[in-house]
This record gives sequence, structure tokens and C-alpha cells, in this order.
Amino acid sequence: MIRFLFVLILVVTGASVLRSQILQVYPGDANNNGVVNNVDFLFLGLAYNSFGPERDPVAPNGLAFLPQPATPWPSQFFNGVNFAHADCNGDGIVHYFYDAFPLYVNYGQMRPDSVTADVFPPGLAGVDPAVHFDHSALPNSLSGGQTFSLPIMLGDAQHPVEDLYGIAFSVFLDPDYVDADDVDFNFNELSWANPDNDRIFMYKKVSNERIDVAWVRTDHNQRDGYGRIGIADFIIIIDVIGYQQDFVMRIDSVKMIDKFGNQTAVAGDTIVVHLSPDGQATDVDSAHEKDFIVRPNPADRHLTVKHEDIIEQITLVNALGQPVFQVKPKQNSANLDLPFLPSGIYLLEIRTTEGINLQTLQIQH
Ligand SMILES: [Ca+2]
Ligand SMILES: [Ca+2]
Repeated sequence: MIRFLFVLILVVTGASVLRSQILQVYPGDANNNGVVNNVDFLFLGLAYNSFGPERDPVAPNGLAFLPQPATPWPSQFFNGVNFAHADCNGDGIVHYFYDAFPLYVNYGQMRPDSVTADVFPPGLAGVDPAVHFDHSALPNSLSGGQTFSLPIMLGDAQHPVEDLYGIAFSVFLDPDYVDADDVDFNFNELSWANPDNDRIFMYKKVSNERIDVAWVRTDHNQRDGYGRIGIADFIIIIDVIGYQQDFVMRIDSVKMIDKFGNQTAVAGDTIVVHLSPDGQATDVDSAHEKDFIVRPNPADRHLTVKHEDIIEQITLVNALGQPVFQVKPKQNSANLDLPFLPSGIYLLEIRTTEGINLQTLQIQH
């Protein structure tokens, strides 16, 4: 009986060793945590130019997000994950495009059995370095259809970064004002972080409100410094005509790594973008530019107008210049029930004790 048990243990142990010699690679999940995202792109950089056994080159659906049998490579990441997982296309080398492509195609895929969430250590603004937009590059005000570019900065003189190898972060947008499909990121420029073009980058629209970004070096050398590393281009949605409100963009979910994969806390950013009304509607009394609220815009049958001064009269004028609606609230705010008006652009005149404000209003049913 004792001998039988001993043999059984040997058999079980031997089987587990055999099993461990074959890995199951999900193409794109370079860090093998069960989900494909911008953190995996950082792992491409960590394993860049490494070689190992290729997978079955003629396997059907070889790039699909399915378990693809793979022979382990000689190297592994700091967390014990084998480099074979970073060979997303299975050709035996980790390099750009061919391995980034399956990552891009399978982006957001999750393994049904197990997902271990990636860690994004929260940085503290003013204490840790931050990845942030260059706020000084933002125009004072923007209007519908206008493009603007914001440099992407990492660290500053007070909070420089040390041992930068790669960084992943997400940009959160307001889909009422910015179309995520029209946002571009560019990290091609030479900088303190990229003096030699030994870097790769990606960005991917995750939703109308979120774009994931990753930037990572490829030469296994890390950098110290601070300042500009790239630039982002945005365009204000043309339909915001008539809006006169601020909106916010954020950088969040930040993960910076050194060349070994150790992470450093890096803060994100919040930037407020100021919108101006379109050219037809200029403020008669510019001193009161920001002192009133009109919402919603576009409106259907209901409208709320608030002003810091007492509103004497509100008049809605159609595109022909004809008044189509008028009230005299004599107070700071008014909830209006509008008559049925054809969809289109109207001009709202808000007359207060202190002056007149004009605002375009879109009626939409
Ligand atoms: Ca992953
Ligand atoms: Ca490859």
C-alpha cells in the first residue's frame, strides 16, 4: 500500500511537470493576467527583441483570443510570467507591429476563466510626478469645429521622473464635446524620454469617453528627466454650436514602469476647456460672459435659464430674426415651457438689470 501511494505521487508529479512545459498563450495578453489592455503593451517593451520557440505557424485561428499552445521561452518577466506570452503573433520574436497587431485586435478581450486586474498605483498630485497636458497650450476659448493640440508632459522640475521605461494611462473625454474617433496621439518627437527613437506607442479608443494610451522604450535602457514627451490633437464637435459651457478632460489610470517592470506612482491630470459661442452669437456685455447658464442645449420643449443678475426679459429669436417667444421672469432663474418650434438654431436674448447676453440655442425634437 505504501509503495502504491509512492508510485501514484510520482505519476502525479510527472504529469504536472509535463503540463507545465506547454503554456497557453492568449494573443495580446502579454502579461497573462486574463485581459488585453495598454499594460500588455508595456510588456512588449520589456521583452522587446527577445527570441524563443515559435508557436505552430499554421495553427488555425492562431491570433484569436483563444488558448494557443506554446513552448516556454528561456526568459520570464519579474512576476514569473514567461516571455512567450509577449510573442503575440507566435513568430518567435517580440517586436513591434506583428505583436502589437494582435494586441490591438484583441484589445479589451477577457478570459472567461480568470482575470487578475492590473494595478494602477494612484499618484498624488504635488507629491509624485504627474503625466499631464500642457495647460498653457490651451486656447482661452474654443468653438465648434475648432481643433486644438495639447502637449503631453511627464514630470516637472520639482517632480522629475526617474527610471522611466514605459507608461500607460487613459484619457477620459466628454463625448458631448470631443469625438474620441478624432483624437490623435503622437510620440514620434525626440525628447528627453526618447532621444533615440527606441520606443513604441499605441492608443486605442475604448469607448466614446475613454482612450487608452501606452508608450514604452524598446532598448532596455531607462531614462530620467521631465517635460514634454508627445502631443495629442483634439477637435471640438461642430454640433456644440450654441453651447457656452466648460468641459473637462482627465488623465487617469496611470502606470509607469522601469526596465524591470517595477512600477512608480504617477499622478494624472484634469484640464478644463472653455468654450465660446459660435461667431454669430457674441456677448453684447462681455463682462457677463460666464455669469449665466442655459440648459439643456439642444433643447426640446423645456429650458432652464439662470443668471447671477435679475433676469428682466428672455426673448427667443428665430433664424429670420423674428421673436418667437418672450417671458419676463424678474428673478435670477426661469424654467421655461417653450411652444412647439421647428428644429434649428435660435438666438436667446437674456436681458438683465445689468446688461444683455446673447446665446445660440438649438431646438431639437
Ligand atoms: Ca494583460
Ligand atoms: Ca512576435
